[in-house]
Amino acid sequence: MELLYTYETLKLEFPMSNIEEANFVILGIPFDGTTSYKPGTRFGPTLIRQATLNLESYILDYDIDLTEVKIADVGDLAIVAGNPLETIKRGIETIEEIKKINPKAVPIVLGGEHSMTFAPVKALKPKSYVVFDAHLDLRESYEDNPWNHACVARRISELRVKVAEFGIRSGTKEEVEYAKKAGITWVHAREYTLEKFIEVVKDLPEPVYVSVDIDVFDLSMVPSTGTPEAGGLRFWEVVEALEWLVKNKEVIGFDIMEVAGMELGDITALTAAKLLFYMIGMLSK
Ligand SMILES: [Mn+2]
Repeated sequence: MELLYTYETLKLEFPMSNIEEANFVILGIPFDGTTSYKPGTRFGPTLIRQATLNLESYILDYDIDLTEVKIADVGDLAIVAGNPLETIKRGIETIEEIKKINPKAVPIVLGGEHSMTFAPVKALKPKSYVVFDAHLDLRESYEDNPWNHACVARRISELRVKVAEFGIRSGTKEEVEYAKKAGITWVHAREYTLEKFIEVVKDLPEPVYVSVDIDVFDLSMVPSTGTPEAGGLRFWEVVEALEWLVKNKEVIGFDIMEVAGMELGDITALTAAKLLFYMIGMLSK
């Protein structure tokens, strides 16, 4: 089945499923158009896929071999360079196409700038949006662009999706005020614990969409990202939160965003690839 806006790229190493039969459908969105600091998110999807080649498909913790999970990889979205909104529209259309072919498939988006997360959220219509991020991303507009990466959580909250943010350590006074006004809960990286996470997410309406901005991790693990920030979360902290979430809530899609980089073996991509495997693993249990 051909999708309108995608093209083949480097694939995961596994025997791949087709969209019709897949439990998971991977789509890369290699958009890098509003990056304000470190460029390279256009290479994120390729770098993550390449980094997976280094990983065992068997996940010790879950006793699951991902070669036995039905995963389709539809390649990357044909982006419209420099135009986040047009690219988002193509992303929405593509995810809607995937869901039309296979309503049960869980879409997985690999980014790409965080602005692109609007596409799967708009297409999948979750009731809640759980995001791990160093940044609030609640600006009305940034650099005169409401579709800038710094505005994505705000655009999503405007869809009347309930937003909860974790690992935050960067934002403006206006963003904090907007969060309060809009009923958005956020937990500072300094105060983050699994207990606090559960306390916030346990009452969120379902279904839930999950977004991981790779910059939620401490910058020592993820130096190759658009806007790295010191003082982030550890790998297992995020994995354990996600495990609780998928066990207790219906998760209908997820993404891993803001992986930038210029070379193979990039450690940020290795972190993202490992997280990708864990997320597919925990959702397959
Ligand atoms: Mn961020």
